[in-house]
Amino acid sequence: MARPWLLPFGLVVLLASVAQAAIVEHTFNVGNLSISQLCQTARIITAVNGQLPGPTIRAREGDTVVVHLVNHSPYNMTLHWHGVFQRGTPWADGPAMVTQCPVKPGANYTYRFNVKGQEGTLWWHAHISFLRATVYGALVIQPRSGANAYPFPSKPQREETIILGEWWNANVYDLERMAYLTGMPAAHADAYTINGKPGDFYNCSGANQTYKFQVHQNERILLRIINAALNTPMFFKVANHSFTVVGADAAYTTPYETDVVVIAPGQTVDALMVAGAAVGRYYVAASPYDSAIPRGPMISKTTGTAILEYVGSAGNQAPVLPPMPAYTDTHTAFRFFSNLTALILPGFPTVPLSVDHHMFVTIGLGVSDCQPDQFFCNKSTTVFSSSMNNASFVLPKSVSMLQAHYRNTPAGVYTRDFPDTPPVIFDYTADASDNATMQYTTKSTKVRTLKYNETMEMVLQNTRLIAKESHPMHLHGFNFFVLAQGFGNYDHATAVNKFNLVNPQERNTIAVPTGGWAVIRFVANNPGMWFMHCHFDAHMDLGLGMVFEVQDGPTAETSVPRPPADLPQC
Ligand SMILES: *[C@@H]1O[C@H](CO)[C@@H](O)[C@H](O)[C@H]1NC(C)=O
Ligand SMILES: *[C@@H]1O[C@H](CO)[C@@H](O)[C@H](O)[C@H]1NC(C)=O
Ligand SMILES: *[C@@H]1O[C@H](CO)[C@@H](O)[C@H](O)[C@H]1NC(C)=O
Ligand SMILES: *[C@@H]1O[C@H](CO)[C@@H](O)[C@H](O)[C@H]1NC(C)=O
Ligand SMILES: *[C@@H]1O[C@H](CO)[C@@H](O)[C@H](O)[C@H]1NC(C)=O
Ligand SMILES: *[C@@H]1O[C@H](CO)[C@@H](O)[C@H](O)[C@H]1NC(C)=O
Ligand SMILES: *[C@@H]1O[C@H](CO)[C@@H](O)[C@H](O)[C@H]1NC(C)=O
Ligand SMILES: *[C@@H]1O[C@H](CO)[C@@H](O)[C@H](O)[C@H]1NC(C)=O
Ligand SMILES: *[C@@H]1O[C@H](CO)[C@@H](O)[C@H](O)[C@H]1NC(C)=O
Ligand SMILES: *[C@@H]1O[C@H](CO)[C@@H](O)[C@H](O)[C@H]1NC(C)=O
Ligand SMILES: *[C@@H]1O[C@H](CO)[C@@H](O)[C@H](O)[C@H]1NC(C)=O
Ligand SMILES: [Cu+2]
Repeated sequence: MARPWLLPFGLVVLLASVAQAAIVEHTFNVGNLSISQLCQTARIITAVNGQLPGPTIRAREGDTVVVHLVNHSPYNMTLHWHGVFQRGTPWADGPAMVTQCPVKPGANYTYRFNVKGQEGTLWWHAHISFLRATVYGALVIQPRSGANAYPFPSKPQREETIILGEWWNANVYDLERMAYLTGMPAAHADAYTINGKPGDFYNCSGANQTYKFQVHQNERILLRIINAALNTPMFFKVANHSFTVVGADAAYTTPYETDVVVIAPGQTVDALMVAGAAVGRYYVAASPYDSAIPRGPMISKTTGTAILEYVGSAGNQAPVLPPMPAYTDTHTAFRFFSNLTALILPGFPTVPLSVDHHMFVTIGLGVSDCQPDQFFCNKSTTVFSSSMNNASFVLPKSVSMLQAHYRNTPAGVYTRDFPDTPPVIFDYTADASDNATMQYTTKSTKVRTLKYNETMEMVLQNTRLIAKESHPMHLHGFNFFVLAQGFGNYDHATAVNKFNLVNPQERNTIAVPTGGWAVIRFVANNPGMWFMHCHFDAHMDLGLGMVFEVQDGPTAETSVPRPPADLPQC
């Protein structure tokens, strides 16, 4: 009450900014872009509107987003709006052959959806082949009444979107084809990027290869960090600065203080940072977290960087590089992932306390028979494969799964027998379980059918087949609550006592601890076909996925609507 004149002023601002839901419309021209990167002067990549990363979509909670995809590229294309619930708009979700046939070269498709009941940082990316390596961008959802409504202790004065990525000195579509044809994993990335640029620590790094942004001393900045890398979880630091994490996957978190952010492919982290260091230049750095035990194919152990430049600093001053965690630092990764909790706010969902179904699902690598069209394929060759509950997922070829669901003609497209438990109970994380018999898996397109509004509790159990690894599991169509996570084989009797049923973090992608497990819960309040898969493209491609088929509810609003007129056909 010391300054009562602020009240009417604040009210006016509030009324003016509680805008009606708007339509945020973009045209995304997907096509060839020739860029100079690392030591190549003219690599042709596939990109949206000639930009890498692609355009940022900015909306307010409740807005409708309309994106016209026009495909000038030589490849089949689809776009996915990562983390958007798509309630009532399942035809706009985007994974190729799950919710739509691809948009062919020369064709177009309009994605229409709303961003209701979600605030924070999401993103969009291609959901076909490995094309999301260069077809990606941010999707920022502010509160309906604007930035003043952030539920943070101190409001940011500026925002900065930081998208981590991977860069190949190769055509990523061809990489995916070769990986399939040879049955071998694709080569690792040549560089890590921040907002499309690799930074100062690579060969041929030049003036145009480092992303820079400026701040005023003592400014409060909201960093919207997105991991768009194909296959690599990242450690993220800014030299001489620390963060207060306030959100993850567009769900607010209890403020969490840390000097390192850990972020798996598919995840986002919103972090407040105060520019409280001496006027100067500081590196913003992203280095890999390699969770594979034993170590798999080598990853690139390089560091992608950007530069944080204080206004008033000498432009030629050498920036300070932060010490990064070792690339095998599972302890730091687990500490970050396991310490996040939700910020409980009125109007946002809380964890469901009753459960209708339980699933126990093993996830991991293996081998399967080669396909006749693969190179070197004969009766005695197996190729790398991956699976959930020993079912290795393959996409259908003739029609999308959502079309088959809508017409109720699943025959020849998918089967409703995805198992609730693994077919064989074994010591999932023991080295001794890793033998040829256990590694063997077979291909199928299985779904788990759920009735509208049922609550699912799922244990995700990593295996030691081929290798233990922290698989970032992403669920389309829903957020889930993370009740608990740990290492080794899941033991319900001890884990249940550790369930957080008060303020568990809400996410769309969980990095299941390497050689460990995580327990998640979600409410199937969204009819449609919802892909759940590893967000390492290398693993998804090998079959680490499954689909939830959620049946219609009792009303038109709770049923899959008829497909849009321009839905691509196969
Ligand atoms: C795009 O680049 C590919 C090579 O990657 C080329 O074959 C194709 O003709 C190009 N398309 C256009 C429209 O320039
Ligand atoms: C999309 O395709 C339709 C039909 O081919 C065409 O009428 C329309 O102009 C196209 N839109 C854009 C933005 O290219
Ligand atoms: C730079 O090039 C050399 C020679 O090709 C290579 O050995 C080295 O790994 C490269 N460094 C980076 C960071 O890519
Ligand atoms: C840097 O980019 C600018 C414009 O984007 C371009 O004109 C210039 O040639 C580039 N310089 C180098 C060294 O690539
Ligand atoms: C900044 O960070 C560097 C690298 O960790 C460290 O050597 C230096 O002492 C720090 N400076 C200040 C003022 O904290
Ligand atoms: C985070 O989690 C670890 C266990 O992994 C625990 O030891 C630590 O005290 C927790 N708290 C913080 C603030 O990191
Ligand atoms: C099958 O392929 C493997 C590996 O390419 C080769 O060593 C083997 O001789 C082949 N066997 C037959 C029966 O063709
Ligand atoms: C493979 O591992 C499983 C589980 O540990 C074990 O039951 C089985 O006997 C092993 N088979 C072979 C051939 O070693
Ligand atoms: C998976 O199923 C195959 C049969 O299709 C079997 O040979 C293999 O041992 C099973 N592996 C596991 C881990 O259940
Ligand atoms: C679904 O659950 C919500 C929340 O519990 C409830 O409001 C709604 O009535 C339910 N709908 C149906 C059809 O069960
Ligand atoms: C593109 O998608 C169509 C199905 O819509 C498929 O028939 C065709 O083989 C695909 N093309 C490529 C190059 O994958
Ligand atoms: Cu994986």
